[in-house]
Amino acid sequence: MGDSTAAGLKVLGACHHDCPDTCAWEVTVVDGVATRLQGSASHPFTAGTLCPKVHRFLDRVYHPDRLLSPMRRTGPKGSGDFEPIGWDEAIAEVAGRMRGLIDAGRPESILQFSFAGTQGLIQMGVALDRLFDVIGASDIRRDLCGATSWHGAASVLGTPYGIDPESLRHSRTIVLWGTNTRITNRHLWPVIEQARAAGALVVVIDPVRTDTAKAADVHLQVRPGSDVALVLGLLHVLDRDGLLDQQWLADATRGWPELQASARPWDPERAALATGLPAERITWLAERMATQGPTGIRTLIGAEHRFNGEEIVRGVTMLAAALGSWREVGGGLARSTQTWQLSALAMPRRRSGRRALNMARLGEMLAPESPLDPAIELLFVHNSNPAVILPDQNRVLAGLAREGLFTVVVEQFMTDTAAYADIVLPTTSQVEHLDLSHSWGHLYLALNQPALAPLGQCRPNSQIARDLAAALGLDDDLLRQDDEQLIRGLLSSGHPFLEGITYERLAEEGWARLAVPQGARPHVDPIPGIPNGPMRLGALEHRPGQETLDGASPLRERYPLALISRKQHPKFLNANYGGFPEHQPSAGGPHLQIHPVDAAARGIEDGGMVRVGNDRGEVTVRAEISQDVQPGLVAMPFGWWNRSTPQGRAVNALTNPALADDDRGSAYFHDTLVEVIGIAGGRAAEGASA
Ligand SMILES: Nc1nc2c(c(=O)[nH]1)N[C@H]1C(S)=C(S)[C@@H](COP(=O)(O)OP(=O)(O)OC[C@H]3O[C@@H](n4cnc5c(=O)[nH]c(N)nc54)[C@H](O)[C@@H]3O)O[C@H]1N2
Ligand SMILES: Nc1nc2c(c(=O)[nH]1)N[C@H]1C(S)=C(S)[C@@H](COP(=O)(O)OP(=O)(O)OC[C@H]3O[C@@H](n4cnc5c(=O)[nH]c(N)nc54)[C@H](O)[C@@H]3O)O[C@H]1N2
Ligand code: SF4
Ligand SMILES: [Mo]
Repeated sequence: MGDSTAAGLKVLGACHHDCPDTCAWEVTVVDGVATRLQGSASHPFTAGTLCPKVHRFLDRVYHPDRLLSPMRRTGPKGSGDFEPIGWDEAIAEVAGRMRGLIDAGRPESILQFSFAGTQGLIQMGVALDRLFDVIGASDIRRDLCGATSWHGAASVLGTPYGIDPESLRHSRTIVLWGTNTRITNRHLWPVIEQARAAGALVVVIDPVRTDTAKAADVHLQVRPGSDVALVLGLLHVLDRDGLLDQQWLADATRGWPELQASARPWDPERAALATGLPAERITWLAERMATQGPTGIRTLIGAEHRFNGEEIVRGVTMLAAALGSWREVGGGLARSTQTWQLSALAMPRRRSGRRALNMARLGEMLAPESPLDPAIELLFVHNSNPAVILPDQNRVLAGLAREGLFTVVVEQFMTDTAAYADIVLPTTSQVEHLDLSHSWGHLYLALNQPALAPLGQCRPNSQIARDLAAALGLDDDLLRQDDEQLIRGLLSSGHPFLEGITYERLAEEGWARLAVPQGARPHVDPIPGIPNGPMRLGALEHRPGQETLDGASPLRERYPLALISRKQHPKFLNANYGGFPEHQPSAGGPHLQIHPVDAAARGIEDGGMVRVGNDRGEVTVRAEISQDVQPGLVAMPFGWWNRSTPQGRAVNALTNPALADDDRGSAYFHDTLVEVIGIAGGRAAEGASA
């Protein structure tokens, strides 16, 4: 567990946030108090540094606003008025309500709503998932992040193992496709800088001039949602100029003739019109990728939050497949590594049969007119803040406010969601519980060991699962296991990636790389555990979403601007810190970036307050006139709490909740049209009441 010295006990752990980096850390504990948190210098990816959001995480642990006892609501839903109650009473009440619904034959009227507030596997899902699985409650499909990209990449690669992001250090051409590495995946940036020092060129494809675009060699500022047209233009040039290896296409892929036919009409001039890029830039990039390899394409989820998000990721994956750069270390597609990690672990099997509902639809599900049968009567939220993170926020808040809905929220803080709870259960933070942390940005697993006893009366999510199981009289082996047994279970798969990785080794060393050699080439080398089949290419069509600058929606007349709500603040991590003044930017509350042309057309001044609205809602924020966005595109950061605007609403009051017809994948957050109106004479200080 670490070293004990006069300076205190050092406990090894890892960051729990939903961030690709999963940094390994060390907590120094003196007399039961955590005095220091630092990155583990030995970890190859973290290399001793945390990030601006987390290096003062102990302030969050000991924050005066931490929830320290169970509470019952005393005021109206949303008011945040609560009184403390004991655990026995809280568990008895929650279990009693659950029992009533189970006995009435309506276990599915209980909805487990959860996401990735912690990525430690036990506290994220394993324990509570089992509880809800055993009782047959409705499950939430956690599709809001990554699922769309997974489907897009899987349609080409089968199981979508991308390359190890660390191998990008060997690339000569690095394309950061719709990912803001320096903000969202900052420990990958040194890897990219290493490649650069050895001569690599870094290209960013993003409709916004992000911090990453500013640090890159080339920024291709595409029209939002036009990436499929760019892929087709690139493939057109690659094909026309004989830059593709026909032998590779024949051996390693299927379906090239269909993809080739799709690309034929997309000469660079046509692609230039659709993407807003100069035609010669498209020709240049195609040549560069084919002739200056290895070409590594890196993507996360930036382009998936759209109607055509899955097609964008599929297109980018087919481009990487056609290029054949996978044959060289540093070539290929680097995407989420979650597939590597989860396939190695013995994740508990779900029972079949319980209905699973797409999380983006929560507002709809909770509405009185919802056709769901049975309707949702008990909502149990853990590891998520749906009042802030879901699209069409007004609908979500109306749902949470519904009388007759009994809501339980397991939280560390009085979030915008917790304020709607009937019962709040206080939960431990990462330094207070045991967990196995996986990563979706690299190939290292980490054991997070508790450095502290739980603060106040907090209990880990897993303990809450066990307490409820006991109160419900459930007889299930996994619900009796403690956290260490559950982790040992996950590590017991016998999968080749786990060779040599034991609980004891993790406890001693803190972290371990999956047993995958550096430089292993997925889809080329035979890697035990990874199926190698031909990559599936096929026809590809550029279809912009309805609610976009190029779409067919009649809304465009009233709402002529497209809104992006990306992760933007270096000190925010989703909605974890948006309510904490010490994490907020010095310029004050939320802002909207708007291009000088659009600002001038509306008489908007830099720093003036503006109303941003559409049929779904409105928020008042400060305008920042910026060339970082393009004409027609405005950007507002995601992560601010609802109470940060005069309306008590954040950017998701505006965003589009639409989903694919088959109900899978993420909502079309970024396919959102708005209008922006300046508030006459409204300077920031007057307009913001929060
Ligand atoms: N500081 C910080 N770091 C984080 C997070 C955070 O909130 N704050 N969140 C974490 C989480 S949960 C995730 S999933 C990751 C996400 O990591 P990323 O995917 O890197 O982040 P996003 O901001 O979602 O999107 C990246 C970029 O996609 C661009 N984009 C939008 N539409 C398009 C398009 O049509 N085409 C192209 N090419 N690009 C487009 C946006 O402008 C944005 O700059 O970040 C993680 N890291
Ligand atoms: N407009 C817009 N909306 C977005 C996005 C966007 O880019 N734009 N991004 C989307 C994406 S990619 C994601 S991943 C989602 C994120 O959605 P969420 O996963 O809901 O967001 P987080 O803020 O990461 O975590 C939620 C809560 O988990 C709690 N938490 C942390 N640790 C623990 C624990 O150990 N136990 C319990 N019970 N709770 C804990 C935190 O206090 C926090 O309030 O948001 C999505 N929404
Ligand atoms: S949020 Fe990400 S970068 Fe920051 S410490 Fe956690 S894992 Fe590392
Ligand atoms: Mo995410």
